[in-house]
Amino acid sequence: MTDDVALYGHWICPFATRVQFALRQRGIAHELIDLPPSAVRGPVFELPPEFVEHSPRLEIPMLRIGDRYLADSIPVLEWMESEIPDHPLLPAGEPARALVRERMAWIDRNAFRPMVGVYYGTDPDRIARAVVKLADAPAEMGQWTEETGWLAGPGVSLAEAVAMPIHVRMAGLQRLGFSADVSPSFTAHGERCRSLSGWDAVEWTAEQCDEFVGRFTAYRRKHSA
Ligand SMILES: N[C@@H](CCC(=O)N[C@@H](CS)C(=O)NCC(=O)O)C(=O)O
Repeated sequence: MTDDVALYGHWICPFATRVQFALRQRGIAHELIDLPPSAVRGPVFELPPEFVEHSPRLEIPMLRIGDRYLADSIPVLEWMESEIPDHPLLPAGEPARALVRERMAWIDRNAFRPMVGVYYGTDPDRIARAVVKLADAPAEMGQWTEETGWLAGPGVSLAEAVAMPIHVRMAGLQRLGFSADVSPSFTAHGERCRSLSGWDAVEWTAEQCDEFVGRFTAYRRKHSA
C-alpha cells in the first residue's frame, strides 16, 4: 500500500468529508492539507499551485496519490479503490458493485442536491421545497438498510462514504430548517455509522456545528436582504 497520499479538503465541505471518511475507514495513511472552500478562506489565502493546476473547477476535494492528482469526490473514491486495493469499500463481483454505484449516484442526486438546497436556500419557498425533497431521501435510504443494516449490500461500502456527510451535519440541517421527521431506519443507520473507524475523522464538534449554522444563517441574511 502506498503511504504517499494527500487529501486537499476542509471539514465543512461535504464532498471532502466523503473522501476523508473513506481514507480513514480503509486505514489509508494520508496527509490532510486544509484547503477551505472560497467562502471560508481568509482574504490573504493563497491556493497551492498544484491545486490550481490539477483541480479543473478549483474545487475540493482533490486527492494526490504519488505524483498524480484527481478532483471530484465520487471519481476520487473510485480511484482510491483501483489504486489502493487493501480494505476496499467496493465489494467483489459486478452485480454487487453495480448496486453500490447505483446507490452512490442516487444519493448524490436525490439527497445531496436538496441537502445543499436547504442550507444555501435564501427564499423560504425554495427552502421548504428542498426540505420536502430531503425528507424523501432518508426514507428511501432507510429502506435500503432494512435487510443488512447498510446502504448497499452486506457491509459498509462506498455508499456509506457518499451518504456520511448527511449524518455528520444532520443536527445542523435541523437547526437550519430541516424540520421533517427523519426515517427511524436512516437514523439507526447513522447510529451504526458512529461505530465505524472512519467516523472519528469526520464527526463535527459542537463548535463546528455552530460554525456551520452561523455561516449559513449569515449567508441567508445577506442574500435575502
Ligand atoms: N462535484 C464535486 C463538488 C465539489 C464542491 O462543490 N466543492 C466545493 C466545496 S464544498 C468547492 O470546492 N467549491 C469551490 C469554491 O469554494 O471555490 C465533488 O463531488 O467533489
